[in-house]
Amino acid sequence: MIEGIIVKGIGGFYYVKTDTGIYECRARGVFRENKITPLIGDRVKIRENNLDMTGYVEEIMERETELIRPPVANVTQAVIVMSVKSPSLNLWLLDRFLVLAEEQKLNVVIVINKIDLDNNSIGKNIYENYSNMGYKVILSSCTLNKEIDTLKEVLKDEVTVFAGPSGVGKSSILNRIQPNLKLKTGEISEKTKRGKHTTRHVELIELDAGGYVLDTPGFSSLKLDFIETEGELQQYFKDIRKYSGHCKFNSCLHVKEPDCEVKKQLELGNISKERYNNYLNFLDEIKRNTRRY
Ligand SMILES: Nc1nc2c(ncn2[C@@H]2O[C@H](COP(=O)(O)OP(=O)(O)O)[C@@H](O)[C@H]2O)c(=O)[nH]1
Ligand SMILES: [Mg+2]
Ligand SMILES: [Zn+2]
Repeated sequence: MIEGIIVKGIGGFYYVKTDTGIYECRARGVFRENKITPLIGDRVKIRENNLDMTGYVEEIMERETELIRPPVANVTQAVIVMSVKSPSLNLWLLDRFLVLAEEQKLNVVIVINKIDLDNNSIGKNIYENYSNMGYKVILSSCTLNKEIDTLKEVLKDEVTVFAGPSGVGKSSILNRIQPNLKLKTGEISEKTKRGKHTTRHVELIELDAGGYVLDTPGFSSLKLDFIETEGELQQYFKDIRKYSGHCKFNSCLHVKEPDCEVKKQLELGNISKERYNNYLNFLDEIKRNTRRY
């Protein structure tokens, strides 16, 4: 038996990358009986047949993490990519991605791409705001080759999911980091200013420098339905979480309660208004979701 990592799964076949090549494998029946589905990213042991490069997945190593949307094992970090223009920066979406990444307990890096198109200091503002919260923020440009080396370093030896709307430059960044990947990049349609869907199936891509990346739209569902109570939301907002312990009430949702430290910090400018508004917006959504039951 040899060890490898599942990099792709299509129609019941698992493609396992090993030191001696990629094997097309089936899962052993025992997994089905135990209701265990091998996932992309799983480190596995296979019984291999070197004549036709096929095999059987015999054993799945314990998973370090398990992402549900998309279903991938052992992801360690999320790179959330946004662009300053075409498509323009969407803070609501950024904060939503951050909530999802926080919930999955991933290390997060925020990338603001197409900084070459930024003539309103959009990037600088995001940098200041989100660095303050404790996030690593990278202002990049594929056309200027800016911060590509920094990103390369960030990806090294990690299993990274690339999240972000279509058209922001996720595939372009990966191509810059490693030109032999030759990932398809989409031209922005002039009419809608939205990127076309060019990324199809989920696949782990191995980097020459070490590590793996998933070039997918990221989280395949943006629903917040995993949050069951309104009080839970704040733990996924780094900046709000930081102050919430000092509110008068333990149960404070930071909306209209008296002696609320979060609202005090909002007034002082230590929490950004847009962030806080997104918090309220998500809170409303959770309220609507939970009332249904
Ligand atoms: N001006 C500018 N355009 C970029 C940059 N990065 C990517 N693009 C363009 O944006 C479009 C979408 O890029 P793509 O990598 O397919 O985005 P994805 O959908 O996120 O993978 C392509 O036409 C790229 O050439 C950048 O840094 N600056
Ligand atoms: Mg792409
Ligand atoms: Zn409060």
